[in-house]
Amino acid sequence: MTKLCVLGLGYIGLPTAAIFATNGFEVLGADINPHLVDTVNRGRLPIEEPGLKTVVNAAVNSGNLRASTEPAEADVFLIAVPTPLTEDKKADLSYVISAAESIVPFLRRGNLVILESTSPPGTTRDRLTPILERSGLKAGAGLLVAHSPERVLPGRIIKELIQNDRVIGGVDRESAEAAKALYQKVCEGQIYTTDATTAEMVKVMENTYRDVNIALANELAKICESIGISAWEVIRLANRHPRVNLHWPGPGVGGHCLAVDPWFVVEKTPDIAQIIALSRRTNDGMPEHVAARVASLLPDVPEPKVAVLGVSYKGNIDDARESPALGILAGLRRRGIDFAIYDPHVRDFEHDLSGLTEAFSGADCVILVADHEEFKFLHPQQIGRRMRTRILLDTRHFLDHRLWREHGFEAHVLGERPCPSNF
Ligand code: SAJ
Repeated sequence: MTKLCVLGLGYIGLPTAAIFATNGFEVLGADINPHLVDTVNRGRLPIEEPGLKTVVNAAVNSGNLRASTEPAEADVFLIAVPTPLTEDKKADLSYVISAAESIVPFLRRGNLVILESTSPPGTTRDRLTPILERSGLKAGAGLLVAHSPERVLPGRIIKELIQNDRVIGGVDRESAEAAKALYQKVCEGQIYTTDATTAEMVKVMENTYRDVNIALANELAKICESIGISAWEVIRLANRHPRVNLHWPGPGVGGHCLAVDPWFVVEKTPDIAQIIALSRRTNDGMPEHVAARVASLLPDVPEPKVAVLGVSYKGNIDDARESPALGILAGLRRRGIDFAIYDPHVRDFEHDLSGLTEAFSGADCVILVADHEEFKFLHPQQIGRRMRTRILLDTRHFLDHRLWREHGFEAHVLGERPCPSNF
């Protein structure tokens, strides 16, 4: 039985470990967090993700998945640790480096080491390999080293881990082929091989493509607000063209991928990557734009209060880290605007969360930030009754504005100004 040691049991490491374990691999999941290790060994889940519970339970019950705070000898080592941003927008590779250092004593000839964590182009070759070679083995001559970035969408992780195509880069052809053969045991998608640095660039450019396009949509939203038409209508109609795919504006870009990865390209070539850096700044400016718009909508009342719907970085997930909601709330606070938050998914948040009725009571404005499906079922009549002033700002063009207007709301939408007529 092939032994796999997965380093990092987070959003990617845990599902990956569980999928390999349910496909007949003997998997050790190593994580520095003892609480997380204990949670996994009990077959419990540290995160909310459709389908994950079933796979983790099956993996733990089969005896093929075990978690520990220490790595151990294995045939394959798979590094899936975070690569966050430093204050000055550079990749913090400290988790990758310490994970790599932790496996050096266990490396044997013929082992395959795979970096799954999204990293700046060049990391596998220039940063990871030299650490692994402290074992006395040589990459490309007895030690196999590859980069195999995940491409899964939070909320669809299990499905996409199995079904998505993958791009795998090796420090040499043999490494790439060995990693391909491994993933073919559990993946149904096509697997394309290349060199490690190209694979790193492919991964960061996928998210950069999306970030730059969202920046374009956000810029369009502000232009439309300024000239008095709807960006949503412009996008809907422009996308009827067979070669146009405008993205959607919103309150900002959150999560650990789109808001982070483009900086990994900028870090390498700051003088060249100008559109990428400007797009990042455009998207980072959206929460402040939303806060300013809220302030401009509020009636002249003492101690205005806002009800915030949804604080995760996008709809239908529980993840609120690096959510645009944080910037919006900071902007409201700076303006002396009080707020209450309702989010049916998020449990862990920097600010207090309220119950549904409590959030609306006495509020002067509702802002929809995350487009959770449940919010479609909120009835404006019941909500309006609890509020002091009936104003809505929908930052995702998500709610039925006509219905809200019928119930006495002044309904505003990001990317539109003024309230459009019922054309
Ligand atoms: N967003 C917009 N407008 C849009 C699309 C998204 O404002 O038109 C916002 C979302 O609300 C959210 C942010 O962008 O705040 C990111 O959301 P997302 O759904 O685009 O992506 P992530 O960060 O959840 O996952 C991405 C995916 N990458 C691509 O689609 C190219 C996923 O496949 C990657 O595996 C993941 O990053 C990752 O881990 O890198």
